[in-house]
Amino acid sequence: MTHKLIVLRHGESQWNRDHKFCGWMDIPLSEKGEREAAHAGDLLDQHNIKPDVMYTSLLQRSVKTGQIMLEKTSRMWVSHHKTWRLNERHYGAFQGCNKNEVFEKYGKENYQYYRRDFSAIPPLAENDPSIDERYLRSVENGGIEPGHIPRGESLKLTMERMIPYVMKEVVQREMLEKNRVVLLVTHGSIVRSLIKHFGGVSDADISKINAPTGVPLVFEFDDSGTPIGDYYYLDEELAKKGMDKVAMEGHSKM
Ligand code: DG2
Repeated sequence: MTHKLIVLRHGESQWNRDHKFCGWMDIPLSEKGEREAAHAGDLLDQHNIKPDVMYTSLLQRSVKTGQIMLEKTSRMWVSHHKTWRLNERHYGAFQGCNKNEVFEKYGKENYQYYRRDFSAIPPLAENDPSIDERYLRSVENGGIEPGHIPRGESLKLTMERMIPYVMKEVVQREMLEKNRVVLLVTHGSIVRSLIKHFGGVSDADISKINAPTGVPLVFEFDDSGTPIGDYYYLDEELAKKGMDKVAMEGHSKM
């Protein structure tokens, strides 16, 4: 049989709207982001996709997007797992900085390098305000091993802390063993990482792929967990518009 995994980047956050790097900063959705989340729920309904369980990061823009989607689809009763492993890539000292200003300061090539090169680690964060109680609690309570709290991650490092979790908990346990439809509401870099992993995209080519806000995409797998065909967005036109917008962020005074 065919198993479906539904993945999306949260709706637009207030800092996405203001062209600031978010990373692990816990920024709420904008009003547009809330509308995008509701539309994402409608898209699930239109395609008759009924999630059995939801996974999000620990960041409210992903949690809220997922809650709005479940509300729209009358499925607020499904289990909801939250984990830091689905958090956005930690953007180091860029967190809170305006993308246009970083572009001006570092130049187009370096700006692009920091945003999209597979191995590029941003300048590290000092006195990081994004690290709080939720990460500092014990590992059993969802915290991070002492000494492993990130201060800046590349996409490569993000994949190393996220892919093993998704493969074990989401693909193997939920999807293959329990035959559940999983809704995974996460962030741009995590969506890109999953596209890279399941689609076998090269380190170089992943730099050209952007994730739109609020448009669900579908991965399909066979019973052994092998991806079938290409992933697809539930609204390809909307996804294309969103991807083009993300690609241009920071390039001009928008
Ligand atoms: C964006 C990604 O992540 O930014 O951290 O600012 O998905 O949490 O809004 P998200 C951020 P770019 O890598 O696209 O610049």
